[in-house]
Amino acid sequence: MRGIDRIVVLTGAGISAESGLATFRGPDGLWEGHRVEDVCTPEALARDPALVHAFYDARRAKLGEVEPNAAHHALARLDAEWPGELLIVTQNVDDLHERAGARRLLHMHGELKSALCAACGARHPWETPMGNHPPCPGCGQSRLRPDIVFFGEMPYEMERIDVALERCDLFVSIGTSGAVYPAAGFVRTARHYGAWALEMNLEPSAGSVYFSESRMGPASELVPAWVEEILS
Ligand code: BJW
Repeated sequence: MRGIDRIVVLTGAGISAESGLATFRGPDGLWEGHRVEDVCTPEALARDPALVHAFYDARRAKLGEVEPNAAHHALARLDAEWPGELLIVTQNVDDLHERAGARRLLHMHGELKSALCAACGARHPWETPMGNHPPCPGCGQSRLRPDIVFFGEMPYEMERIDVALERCDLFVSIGTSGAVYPAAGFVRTARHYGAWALEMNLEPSAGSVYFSESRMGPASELVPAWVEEILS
C-alpha cells in the first residue's frame, strides 16, 4: 500500500447486506420475488408502472428501517482522513454511505431517494411514494419515475468515473458480484492504467481473476481492517 495517492472504491449490494438490505443475486435476492425484466427496465415501467412504482416505493420505505454498518462507517472514515484523492463509486441506490458520513461519493445507478421527471428531465430529492403520480416540483407534470438506472440506460457520471479509474493507484471493489456492466469492467480499466486492484467479498466475484489481491469475508470485518491498514 506504499506510494498510493489516488484511490477509487467501488461498492455493491454486498456492503449493505449486513445492514439488512437484500442483495440481487443471492438466495434471498430481491429478484426472487420479481423478475428483473419486470421491474428494472424502461419497458417494464411503460408496461406496468404500478408494479414498478410499488417495488421502488417499498424499497424506499425500507431505508427507514436500516442503518449503516461498520463497512460504511469505515469508508466514511477513509473519506474524512485520506489526504490523497478518493472517489467512492457505489452501484447501490440506498443512502447508507452518506448516512455514515461519506462525501466523496457518487451513485452510478441512481438513488431511491430521488425522483426523475420523464417530462422535463429534472432530478428532485424524494422521500415519499411515487406510485400515486405526484406532480414534478419543477414542471408540474405527473410523470415522475424512480431515479434509477434501468438496464439499457446509461449509468450516471461515467466520464468522471473513467477519469478517476485511469488516474488511480489503487482500485478497491467491495461486495459486488461483477455481473453487471459497465461496473464489472472497472477493474480491467484500472489495471490497464497501472493500478493495484483489491477485491473484498464473501466469495470470488465473476471478475476475480483480474484483481491483484482478493480478501474473502464479510465487509463489516474486512473493510474496517483495510481502512485501518491504509490509514496507518
Ligand atoms: C458480500 C456480503 C457481505 C454479500 N460482505 N460481500 C451483455 C454483455 C455485457 C453487458 C451487457 C450485455 N447485455 C446487456 C448488457 C449491459 C447491461 C448488463 O450488464 N447486463 C448484464 C446482466 C449482462 N448493463 C446495463 O444495461 C447498464 N447500462 C449500460 O450498459 O449502458 C450502456 C453503456 C455503454 C458503454 C458505457 C457505459 C454504459 C445499466 C445497468 C443498470 C443496473 N441496474 C441495477 C438495478 C438498479 C436499481 C435497483 O437497485 O433496483 O443495479 S441491476 C442490479 O445489479 C443493481 C446493482 O447495482 C447491480 C450490481 O449488483 P451487485 O451490487 O453486484 O449485487 P449482487 O447481488 O449481484 O452481488 C452481491 C455481492 O455481494 C455478491 O458477490 C456477494 O458474494 C457479495 N456479498 N454479502 C461482502 N456481507
